[in-house]
Amino acid sequence: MAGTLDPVKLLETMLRIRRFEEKVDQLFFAGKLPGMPHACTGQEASAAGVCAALEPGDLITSTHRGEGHLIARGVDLYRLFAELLGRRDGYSRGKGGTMHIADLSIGLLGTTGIVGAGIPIAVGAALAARMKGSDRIVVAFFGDGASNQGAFHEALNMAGLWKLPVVFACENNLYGMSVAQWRHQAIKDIAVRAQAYGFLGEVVDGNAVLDVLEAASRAVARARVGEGPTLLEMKTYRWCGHYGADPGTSYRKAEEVAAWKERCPVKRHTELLLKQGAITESELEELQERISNEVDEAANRALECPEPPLEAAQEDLYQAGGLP
Ligand SMILES: Cc1ncc(C[n+]2csc(CCOP(=O)(O)OP(=O)(O)O)c2C)c(N)n1
Ligand SMILES: [Mg+2]
Repeated sequence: MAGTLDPVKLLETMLRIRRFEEKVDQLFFAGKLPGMPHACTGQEASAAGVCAALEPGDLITSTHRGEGHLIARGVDLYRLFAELLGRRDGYSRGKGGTMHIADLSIGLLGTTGIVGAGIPIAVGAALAARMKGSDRIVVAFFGDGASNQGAFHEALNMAGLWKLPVVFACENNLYGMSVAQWRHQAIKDIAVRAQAYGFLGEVVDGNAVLDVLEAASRAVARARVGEGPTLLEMKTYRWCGHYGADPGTSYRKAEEVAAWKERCPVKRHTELLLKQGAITESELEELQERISNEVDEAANRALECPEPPLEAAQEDLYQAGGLP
């Protein structure tokens, strides 16, 4: 959870994300979950490591692949499942789905279906923090594909110019939908783009949670004392296709997927903790079971929650001045 540096807590967060995505997958393929899930399985370390570097008052913006960020920030799993299942206790009363989740109580400004849209929002929030004299910092999560958006460049320019307290957390999973990174940009390291805007860029192994935490903590510390933004590029990989119905097999080689699965962030961190004696086999089993039960209970409760009534379609709408 936010603010913790405990390596066992980092494992717990990653296990929770992994189990949550497994459950979503299960519900989706059973025909119980509408819409298209965009799982972050394989990318747990970037969400867990970055969020562990934050304080409770800090803010994040997230993406279409945001469940890991939300869970690492301490989202209510029941309300999250309810939203994904289109039930009335969901974050957007079951009318928005995974790309319409905001929870200011955990500093979550919102997920979005518009690629790159969270980046300028984070910069705006960082400017607001500066103007209010607060020491909060803001993290914008986004992918490699989003780093080609105009909004990315405009936001980084402004953040660099004004030395705003923001961390640009790029999860480079090597693909934007079915397009490999080498097909969509001429550079290998997205972090080099920071140089064009006058601040630091850093590449980190996005599947090594302690490395992510360390790099994110440095970036957060700099932002907090007024030294400006950092572009933190985390090299990682999504195990599944782009979204639920995409097997991801037509544009990726099986060997590539298998090689990245070998570098599983959860497995690597688990093995490290076992080797160091920070956790025993039986404690690990206990932890896995507790998280599994927690996720299952949240999902089962959400499945019991009713859908919003038909009239709710006309509620919660923004109508400036009303319709004529
Ligand atoms: C502005 C905009 N353009 C295109 C899309 C369609 N789209 C959805 S996800 C995606 C790829 C995003 O890639 P990346 O930023 O690398 O994130 P990832 O899916 O890999 O996590 C695209 C092109 C969109 N949702 N919004
Ligand atoms: Mg990507």
